Amino acid sequence: MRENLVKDNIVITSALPYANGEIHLGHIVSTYLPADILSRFFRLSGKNVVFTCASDDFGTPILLQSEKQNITPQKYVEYWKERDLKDFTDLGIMFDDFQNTSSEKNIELTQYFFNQIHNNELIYKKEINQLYCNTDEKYLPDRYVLGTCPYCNEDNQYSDGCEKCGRAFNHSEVLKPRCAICQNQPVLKSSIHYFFKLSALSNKLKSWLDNNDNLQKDVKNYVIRWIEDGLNDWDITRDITWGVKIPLEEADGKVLYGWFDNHICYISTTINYLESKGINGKEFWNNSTIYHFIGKDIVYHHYLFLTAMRLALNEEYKLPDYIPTRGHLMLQGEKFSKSRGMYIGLRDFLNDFPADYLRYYLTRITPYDQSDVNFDWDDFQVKINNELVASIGNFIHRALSFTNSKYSNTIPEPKEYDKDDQELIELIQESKNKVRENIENNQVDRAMKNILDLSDGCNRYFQKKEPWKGNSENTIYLSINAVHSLGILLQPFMPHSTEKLFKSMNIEEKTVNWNNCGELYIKSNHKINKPEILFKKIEDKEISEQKEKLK
Ligand code: B3M
Ligand code: ZN
Repeated sequence: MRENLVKDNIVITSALPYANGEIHLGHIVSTYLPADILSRFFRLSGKNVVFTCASDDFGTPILLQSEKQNITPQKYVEYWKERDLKDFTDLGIMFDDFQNTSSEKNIELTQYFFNQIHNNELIYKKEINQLYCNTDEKYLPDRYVLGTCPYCNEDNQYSDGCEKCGRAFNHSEVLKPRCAICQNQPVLKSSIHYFFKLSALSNKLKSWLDNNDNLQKDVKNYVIRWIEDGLNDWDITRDITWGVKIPLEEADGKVLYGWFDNHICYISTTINYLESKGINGKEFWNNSTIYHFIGKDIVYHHYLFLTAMRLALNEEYKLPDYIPTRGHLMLQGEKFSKSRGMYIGLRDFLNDFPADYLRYYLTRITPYDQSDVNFDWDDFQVKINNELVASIGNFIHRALSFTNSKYSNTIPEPKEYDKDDQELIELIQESKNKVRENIENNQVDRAMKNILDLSDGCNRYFQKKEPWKGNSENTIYLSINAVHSLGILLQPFMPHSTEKLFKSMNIEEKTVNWNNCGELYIKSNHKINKPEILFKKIEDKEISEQKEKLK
């Protein structure tokens, strides 16, 4: 890794799942899948990629749940971390490292951030009135309180932010509060809290946003509007025990709000991973292109809190280059919701369908913007059957099985190319360039469409050449090479299928790299193995069973 330190280092992170419930398709669509595709693509292109994540362990919802189950929060989060990681792995989300926000390293780095920001006079303390429940005898931060959003008046919001309008706020601001445990109205009780001077960084934040052309324009515009409306200072203290202790004697055991420490775990996990490989992690971080993948509900936290904290340390740790932000998932045109049964858990999905079907479908339907994405079972069936099976799978299978039956698995020697042959070679090269450009611009949906167009073109070629009528050397030689190129293009998107594909082609997967795409890499006399069917049609019955589950 060391040689190309500056230009080729890539750090990719995905928003950290709360260690508080299973991963569902909503998480995958915006955050994990596009990040995984990008990291696989960069790896294939020979970049030094580090792709990390962690479980988000601290905070009130987790403490509440562990209390309900009568276990320690440590035990509770450990369970969910293992479970989430297993589900991610089965979907082919390949992190280099998956840590915990409650890890020693992260606590250490978080306290370092606090101390530096405090020394830079961007943290101050203030006595404030806190919501306190006399029945439960505790202060009630965040999810311990339900109430009405002070900005848009939406009811049933937690006290640290509104799901409807996206604003984050301080817990004393929420209107008509009630205790989430006993439903009683809390009282106000004074408590010393630490505040981060977000307002003092308004200009710096704005100029960072203005000058960063990699950020999506639509998101940037509304974040700038928030800044122009005036930012409130941010209460970073919680009166609970489950969190990173504020590293000041006087703080008397109070802890930091989870949104202070969780994104620091992007840094601590990445650096720690690099150090374990003998690489200077901080130097790598500061000399890399950094991506933080998120869903649109946590824009405020990433574009403002995260950024402001790194600015408050005078960029001792580099700011992100990209914060790819995507919309929410809808299901059958309705809001995705566990409580109303409009929900698909990742594990349930993987029990019924291959992981790559999900990767294919979600990629096809998810644009690089804030619009919501609709998972529709009928559309899923159509896209798998008519595209993945009928175009991509069909071409691959035709080429391989023809080689198997007519050439005893041995690639023939090509003769002089005709016009169709030439056009196929050009089509592969053009497609490769389009796919690369689209992935580099985060337009993975468009890149997937480019690949589909290529397989359509390959099928047309094969059909036109009619190799079954004889004189088929060029057709088979070029089709096998087209399959190889398709395999390379597909690898970031559908790694399970391409692993099988390269096996049937008798190609060692570790030799596969982006540069070989579009080259006529497979030479005559190469012997392939017996082909395997990669994709199979989804029956109507399978779809109706899934729809039944939603009722
Ligand atoms: N744990 C999950 C969410 O709000 C939250 C993300 C943290 S990223 C640093 O979607
Ligand atoms: Zn609101």
